[in-house]
Amino acid sequence: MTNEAYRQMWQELGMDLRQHDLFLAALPEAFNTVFLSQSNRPQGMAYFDNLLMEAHGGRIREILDRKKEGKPVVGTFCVFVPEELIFAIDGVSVGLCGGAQFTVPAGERVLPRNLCPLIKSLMGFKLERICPYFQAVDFLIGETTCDGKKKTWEILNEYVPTYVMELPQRKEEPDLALWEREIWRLKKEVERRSGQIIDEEKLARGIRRANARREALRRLYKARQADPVPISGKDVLLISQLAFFDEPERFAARVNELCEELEGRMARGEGVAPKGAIRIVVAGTPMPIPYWKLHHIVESAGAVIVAEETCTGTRYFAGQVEEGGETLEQQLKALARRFLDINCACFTPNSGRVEDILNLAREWRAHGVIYYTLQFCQTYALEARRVEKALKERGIPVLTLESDYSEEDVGQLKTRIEAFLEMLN
Ligand code: BJ8
Repeated sequence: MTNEAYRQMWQELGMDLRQHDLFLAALPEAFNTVFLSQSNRPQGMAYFDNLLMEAHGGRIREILDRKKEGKPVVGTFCVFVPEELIFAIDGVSVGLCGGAQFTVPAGERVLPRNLCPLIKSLMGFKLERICPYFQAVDFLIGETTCDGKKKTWEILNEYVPTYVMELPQRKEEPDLALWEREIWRLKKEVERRSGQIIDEEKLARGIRRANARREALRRLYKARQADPVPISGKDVLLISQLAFFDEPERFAARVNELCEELEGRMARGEGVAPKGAIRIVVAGTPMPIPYWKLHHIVESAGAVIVAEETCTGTRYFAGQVEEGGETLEQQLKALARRFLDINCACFTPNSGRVEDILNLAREWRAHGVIYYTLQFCQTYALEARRVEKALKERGIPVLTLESDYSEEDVGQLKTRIEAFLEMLN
């Protein structure tokens, strides 16, 4: 498609073209600096680079074509939303969390300033009308995870229909029962809005599609256990971010192709950093597109990030939904179980998350952990203490950082990260 055709498409989506131009203007340079400047990138990254470049173009065109065929387009903000129900009816699911400072001031027009930047950014994308996905969705699915999110859905609902799932805060039997009921309720909502019935066969397909994508991401992460590591943390972060936008089968196939290339590198002992380079696990809050700040600082300082315990990391793909359920009751129960196993800091108690981080540090042979929280994210900030204590007891150095999407603290972050890496050396 030509640029003119894209502009027409954006106009038809009701976007603010002037603001959109301003937003996109900075991205090519950022992309060159962060990604293309790396040496020895795997060839398989070409697909993902192109997907990023076409995120507001070709991919949106595809989604609009699906919409014309009567398939619903649904926006989500959290890895607790079971996309299997959307995939079951061939709908399009897009993750809409905001990762850009550009839209934070707009978000602050309707939200308190002392709120997490992820929420302000996503709100700003809607208010500024610069996200074609936000413009294309038929409805949104929010959740009652943190207070900031759940109250924001009430405001967002004034702009786009926003359905809210109630997430329990504990993981006992009554909580599982509540969550299972919520998944049934979401199934009905998806059916009502799409005019399609989700039967066992369709749901089984939806489950297989999401499982295949999770499996591919797990294989990708596995490759990062190697030393030298065959792919940078920045590239894996980009792939994980794009998982929320792409068509799941195609995405899984491309990740698997990339994994074959990486496994070849591992067999030859080839990597993107020298053998013995400092290996870091990052744990904390999600990093939606186009947030690459932390990874860029760490890897520019000569270390490699080998795993992310985040929702743009392991929390997205950990565990599978059991396949083979013959009735809807069995299938929805299996869905409820897999999703309630995700260890987000919004749960109490949440010792599973501490275990997850320790396992990652051990199995990915990390020299240290960076515990990272977005500003004003209380649950993750509060959990830092427990995680730090557990890591220190096992002799694993940890650096705790809080940041936002702006560039203002880059100098300070660099100083602290470089000192941490120096200490690990
Ligand atoms: S499962 S991490 S995607 S809730 S960073 S908005 S928690 S104040 S994004 Fe999250 Fe689901 Fe949990 Fe993951 Fe609130 Fe914290 Fe902001 Fe957060």
